Amino acid sequence: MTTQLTDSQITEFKANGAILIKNAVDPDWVERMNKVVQNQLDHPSRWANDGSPGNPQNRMFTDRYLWQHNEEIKAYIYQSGCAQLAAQAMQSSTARFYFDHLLVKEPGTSAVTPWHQDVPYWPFLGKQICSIWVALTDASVAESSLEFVRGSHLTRKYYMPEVFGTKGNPNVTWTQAAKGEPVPPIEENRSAYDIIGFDVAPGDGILFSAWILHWAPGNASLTKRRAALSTRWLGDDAIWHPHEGADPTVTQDQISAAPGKPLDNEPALPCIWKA
Ligand SMILES: O=C(O)CCC(=O)C(=O)O
Repeated sequence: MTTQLTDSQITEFKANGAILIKNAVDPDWVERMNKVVQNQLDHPSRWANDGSPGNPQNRMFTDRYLWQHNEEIKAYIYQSGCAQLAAQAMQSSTARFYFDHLLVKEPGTSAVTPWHQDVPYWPFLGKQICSIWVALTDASVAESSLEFVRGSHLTRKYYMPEVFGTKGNPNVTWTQAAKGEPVPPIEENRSAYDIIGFDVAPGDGILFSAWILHWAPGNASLTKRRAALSTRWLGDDAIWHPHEGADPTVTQDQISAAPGKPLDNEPALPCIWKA
């Protein structure tokens, strides 16, 4: 398990917007979280988006916001060490948890995760917002690991959210109310962009800014599942920014801060790490 980022990792995160952290979490977490993955595939929550229910092949499946009723995910949030890594990368004195996101592509999944930026999906603004995407299986980029447009978090553009996975799913229609500039057609014009990607082993983490453009191809492996658990973290400068088209898992009725204000003591967004 990694508990301290090096100075060069922090510098790289600032400049590039994404870094690889080898062995970000202990193997025990990988085993425990893979059990959660199987359980969610078998019993999706109300927040799941399932491209092909029950299919062992060609199934893109996401589920999220499990922590409040799943003790295993809750333990991971509090004990895996991700909070401290997020705070270090963001250079924040606190790390507040937003939500957990399981992202699975069964062997031979053709669906890509489209190029997107995370922050427009979420009801927050601030520079100190990031995710740690921890691989629960090994994955090369061809097997659906993540790629990023290096440095794109620094442009401060705010792109319109795009639906992930099955577009007709009522669980993703909330993104359709969002407004903004469409993400440019990066995949059609890859050579115009500085794209970086990371091959990962189970337990490796990719830590990235909520402002960076990123995507994942489909899973070209015909034998291996690709599974990851992304946790989302808010730093000191995050402010509450509810808006049309934002993820409806956390809404104003759960939050005491008024729109545009910093977050204080919010049970829906617990502070997991403090300097
Ligand atoms: O795992 C994926 O396919 C996409 C992950 C992602 O976009 C994220 O964690 O923000």
